[in-house]
Amino acid sequence: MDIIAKVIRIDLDLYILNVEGTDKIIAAKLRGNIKKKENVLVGDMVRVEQAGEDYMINSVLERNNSLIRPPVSNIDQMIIVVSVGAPVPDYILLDKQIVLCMSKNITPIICVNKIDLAQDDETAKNDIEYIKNVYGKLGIKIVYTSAKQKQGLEELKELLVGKTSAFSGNSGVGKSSITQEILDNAEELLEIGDIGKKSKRGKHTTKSVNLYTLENNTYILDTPGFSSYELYDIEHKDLRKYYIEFEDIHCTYDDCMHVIEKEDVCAIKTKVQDGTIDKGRYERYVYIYEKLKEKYDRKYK
Ligand SMILES: Nc1nc2c(ncn2[C@@H]2O[C@H](COP(=O)(O)OP(=O)(O)OP(=O)(O)O)[C@@H](O)[C@H]2O)c(=O)[nH]1
Ligand SMILES: [Mg+2]
Ligand SMILES: [Zn+2]
Repeated sequence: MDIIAKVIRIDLDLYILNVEGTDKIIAAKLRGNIKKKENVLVGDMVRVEQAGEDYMINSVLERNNSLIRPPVSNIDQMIIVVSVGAPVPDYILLDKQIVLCMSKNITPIICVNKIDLAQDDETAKNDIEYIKNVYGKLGIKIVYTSAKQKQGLEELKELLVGKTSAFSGNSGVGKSSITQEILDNAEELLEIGDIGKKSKRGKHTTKSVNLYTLENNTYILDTPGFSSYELYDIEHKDLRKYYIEFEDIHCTYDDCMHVIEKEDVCAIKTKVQDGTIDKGRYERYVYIYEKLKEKYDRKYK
């Protein structure tokens, strides 16, 4: 009888799996036909066969999505952490992360951290307002947390249940502090550690990608060293597809990029003028578009 399991870590040629619907952790090897390493990613659902004491991975189930850096698949949602107070929100990075989510069919959730610093800080209060007005209006879920004062963490935890979530955000916003709080009572962490010891590979463990398992098919991606996710495979011409507020707005020409076109033919520009579309979001769109175009031109010209 085949077992379905999720890859939560890869230790050299050993695949650490969580058996679907249970908290059982097993270690398996790859069947020869899928021997090439890049064919199995952390996050993959795999079909496993038990042969005596050993488990063999026979095949990988179809992926919902996959990323190159970090190499991981089947991410359901991205918790994009921004902090009010040091460091202040980097809105270009925030928009890029939302674009990445939209392009990979990942649900973006914004976590506004360090709200404890906002009390007497006008800039922080303005940022909180701006995020609520602009990103909340796009239908993006926003949670407010203080890892320091343990606020908002229960609400965030509830959003994680039954999902595979990745945390992202620039350095210093509090990703590690938040995940630490959330993982504090996760017993399964110990189990994962035990398997590492049993296989005597602890010292060689690839630390790059790791899924922490919580209860109820809940996984958190931990990628030390990765603070942002790059728009590595998005072309400038496709960028407009990933802006929620551009949906259902039609310009005179179908191939309008909303950058150099004049207002009389670009409906997006008109909406920016009348305030329906946030000016900052639009200006950052143009900035990101130009950057992606430069990259494209360098590659193909
Ligand atoms: N005041 C306040 N400080 C916080 C909060 N959360 C984290 N910090 C502090 O912010 C600093 C950075 O937190 P980290 O959790 O290391 O941030 P990170 O996002 O993991 O940063 P990188 O690992 O560099 O990407 C630390 O000094 C934390 O103690 C918070 O809610 N309030
Ligand atoms: Mg960190
Ligand atoms: Zn246009």
